[in-house]
Amino acid sequence: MTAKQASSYDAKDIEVLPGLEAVRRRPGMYIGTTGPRGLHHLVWEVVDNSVDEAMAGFADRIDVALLADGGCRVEDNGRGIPVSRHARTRKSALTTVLTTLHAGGKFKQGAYTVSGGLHGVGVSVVNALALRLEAEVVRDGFRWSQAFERGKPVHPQIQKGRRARRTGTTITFWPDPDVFEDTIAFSYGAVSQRLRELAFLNRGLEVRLVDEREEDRSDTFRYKGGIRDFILHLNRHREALHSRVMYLEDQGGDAELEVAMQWTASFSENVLSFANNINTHEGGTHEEGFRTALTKAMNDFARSKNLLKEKDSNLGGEDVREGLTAVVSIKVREPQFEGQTKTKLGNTEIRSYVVKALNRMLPEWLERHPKDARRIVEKARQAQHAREAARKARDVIRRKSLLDSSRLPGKLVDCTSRDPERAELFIVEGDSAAGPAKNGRDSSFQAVLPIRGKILNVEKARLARALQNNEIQALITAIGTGIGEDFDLEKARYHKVIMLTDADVDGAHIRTLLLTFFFRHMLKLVGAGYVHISVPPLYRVKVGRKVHYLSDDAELEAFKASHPKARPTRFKGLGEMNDEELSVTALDPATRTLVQVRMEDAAEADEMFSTLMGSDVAARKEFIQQNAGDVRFLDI
Ligand code: 0RA
Repeated sequence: MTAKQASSYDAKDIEVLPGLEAVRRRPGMYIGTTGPRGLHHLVWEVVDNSVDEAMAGFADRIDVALLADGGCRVEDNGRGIPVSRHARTRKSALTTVLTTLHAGGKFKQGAYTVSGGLHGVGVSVVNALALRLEAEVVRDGFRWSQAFERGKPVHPQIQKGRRARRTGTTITFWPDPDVFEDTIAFSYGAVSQRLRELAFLNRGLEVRLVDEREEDRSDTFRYKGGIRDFILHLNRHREALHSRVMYLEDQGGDAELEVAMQWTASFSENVLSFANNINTHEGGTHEEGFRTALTKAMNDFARSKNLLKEKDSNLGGEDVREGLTAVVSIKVREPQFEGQTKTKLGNTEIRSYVVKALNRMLPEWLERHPKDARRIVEKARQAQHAREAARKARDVIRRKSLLDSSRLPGKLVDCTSRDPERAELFIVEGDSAAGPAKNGRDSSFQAVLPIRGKILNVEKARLARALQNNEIQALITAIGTGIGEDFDLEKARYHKVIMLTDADVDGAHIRTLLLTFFFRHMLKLVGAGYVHISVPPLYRVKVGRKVHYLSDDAELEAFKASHPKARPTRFKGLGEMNDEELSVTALDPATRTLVQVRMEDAAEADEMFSTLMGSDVAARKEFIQQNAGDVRFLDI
């Protein structure tokens, strides 16, 4: 764990800003949504405060419990939130932190904190959006507590008589059902995944999670190897090219850098970057610095060892990163988060800091591990050759205009509108479903492209081979953007590309293959928010003259409870629906259910892909059995 001296704290440092009414009036401004994401945001916010305390070197354990009554409890063994009285507000520091917007920010300065961006809105926001919140602090020899309802203190801070030696903070909160949709609950999977990530990113920190609801589940995360263990975890189903994980760390004046890397036999690149424990999906200066330094170090090493001859061209960045799994974690004093989702690090000084630190450490590591280094260079050389071959193949195909959207694929049933913003492309599995889709659509703006059978697995095949596949060619041509280096979002012919597959194992497989393709070769299409999944219902029930569609077994059970006599029928496949049914359940914007595929899904999707598409057969089998038809990873 990184031990950093926190500046000495005084109650007067807490800045007082207006109350929490604004938060309750416009929760979206503070936590994004009032759906599942927003609900989980509350947990991240509270946990982040405890992690900050751990990063500052004062806590080494965090306990999280999902309570049977719908609440969530987060406990740490840090110094405890100060309880002394604030000079100006004459309130206790604890009360101020919990009732004043942004009070926490000022008060956390000195350590590496999160300012703006995804989290860091302050625990007062959680308080405002909680039906009830209870804070308990142990410090200065006593136990202190205070309860709040919808952000307002129920009573002043209470000092409990019992002397206590150990210090710490416990925050327990119950989300307000007036704010959040009441059908949503904390997801054990989502919470445990984030906590595990935090444990990887903060070496030695022990994070425990207990589910006290129906299911009796718990996990303890503690990684002595930190992000080294993270790499081993990410690569657990991949074939590593070298057994030692490369690990580099540097303490700069205003930042700390940690990098862990391992190359695998895979063809894809898996670089995760973090700034102050936040996954910087959109990259930023730390990631740019990392890429620059890595490409240079590999070329310098390859040249110096004559693995690259004078006549050979330099290894490209993507050659060097083929098969690479890397975690770049930076802790910055005052991070600036930019980008559409505020997950891009903007601090310009960080780029040169990272380049400088890695220019020193990377060559050292390569010289010290010559066997591993040669294997990595060999892999990059193969990637370079494949890239050159792919370019030639693409040139040939381009010359033949196979990817040119002026020659649309014969299978495409296009729409009449030429306005991409309005136009939608349905990628439909099999010819049987294509018929109803073609008839049931609104042909003015909905196009249909039937995909036959399993399209080529692009995880295992390099782009050159993928491009020879007819289904892939049709896909690229219909979408119109081109691919890889030629990709041009402006040329997209549809701003909604919608996958429509059966709700069975085969459908899930095809959907995953398509997603693999989009994430690997048309990432910007995902980034633009164009890629969607249409989720058709599983059941149909007729009560009197009215037809109801039920999306899953849970809905079916609920429906049966109130209509015991109803006889639901299960849809086996899209092909079994008639035109009208398919239109209502999957095509018509007014009645269909669409899930947007987001960039944040990439990491989890990547794990799914490498398991599902990679070469570890046993892992694949197990994964399919456990996750058939599951779009869970797209939900939070
Ligand atoms: C600032 C100063 C001090 C403690 C904390 C923040 C703190 C906040 C949270 C939120 C959750 N757990 C926390 N643990 C600690 C204390 C400074 C001092 O003791 O001098």
